[in-house]
Amino acid sequence: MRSFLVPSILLAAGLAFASPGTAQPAAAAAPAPAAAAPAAPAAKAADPTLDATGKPLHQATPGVGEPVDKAFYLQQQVTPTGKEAHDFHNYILVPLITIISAFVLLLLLWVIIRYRRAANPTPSRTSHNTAIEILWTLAPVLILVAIAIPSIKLLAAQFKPAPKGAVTLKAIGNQWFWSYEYPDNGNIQLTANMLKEEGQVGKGQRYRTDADGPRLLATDQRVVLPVGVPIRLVTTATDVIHSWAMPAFWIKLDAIPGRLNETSFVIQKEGVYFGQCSELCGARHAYMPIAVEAVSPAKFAQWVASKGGTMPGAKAEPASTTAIGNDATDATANGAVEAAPTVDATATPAPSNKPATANPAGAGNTGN
Ligand SMILES: [Cu+2]
Repeated sequence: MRSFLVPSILLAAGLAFASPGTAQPAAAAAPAPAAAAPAAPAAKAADPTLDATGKPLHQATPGVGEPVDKAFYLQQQVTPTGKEAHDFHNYILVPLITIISAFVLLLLLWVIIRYRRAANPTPSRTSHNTAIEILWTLAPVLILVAIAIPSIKLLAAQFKPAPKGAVTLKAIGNQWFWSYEYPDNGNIQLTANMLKEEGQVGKGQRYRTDADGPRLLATDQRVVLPVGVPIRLVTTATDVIHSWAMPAFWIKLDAIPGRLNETSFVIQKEGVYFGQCSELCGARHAYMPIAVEAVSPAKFAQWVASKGGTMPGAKAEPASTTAIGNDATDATANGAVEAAPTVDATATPAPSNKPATANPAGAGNTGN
């Protein structure tokens, strides 16, 4: 973890120096507090996933949790179910289909060459062979049964209800962004919009940097989840069917208006992971990415506190006067991109059940 932190801090600081277009070069040119932040998490309300300038502290490990150029294999899996599925695919399905295809191809070639008219002018008149008929019926049945056993086991694992003590994440699909709620953590709400490229935003607006993640996958707010703790994922949608998909978790769950779908998973490795909406949902379907930052449970509790939320079991904190939500942080870090810092900036963190209404105008892909 430490070796993961240090280079990302340096990189984040370096990027802050290097990007000439940032709205606040003066603030960005102060890397000292950024570097000190993780060592001493002083301020209670500080978001442990962001540096002093509001930029993400952690970057994805190259090749993990994100697509790799020219790759055609499955992403490295960081959940137990994902690992099981990955091994099932790599060590059972792929070898088996390769062997069967090669075997059938060789048989065909042998028949074509050995029994062509020139080589075999008087064909055999055999019409039955009981032994071979039993064999070519029984062999595929046995193969299918052998595949079915781990396959059904895997299917059951993918839809196992979350155990007690799980952290609930509710993902809500909207045309075209994701919004999230943490109903067990004081109903924290956040909205994640895709970050645009430098040339695509107005002056002073936040754009994607490499610290945020890959093009078309980075979001202005990341979903923060703890590692080693079961996560109960609940999905729904406000307009059309979307699908919350995270390849590194082996998760793809449809988000259907008026319904709740549920699954569970455990993230085993800290890091940043990227996914996308995986159900054709309209014109900007390709521009509603998902970014998850998996952190230690302690850091998750810190993050929840920074959002004005509570941990289940802990006593509810009195209404704090600090701003909740990333919007306020974003505004300061990026020269007030979001003109209206949304309801979160008010003094009372009154949880509302309104989904996705806090999507700040001018951010991400709103209004397109
Ligand atoms: Cu969608």
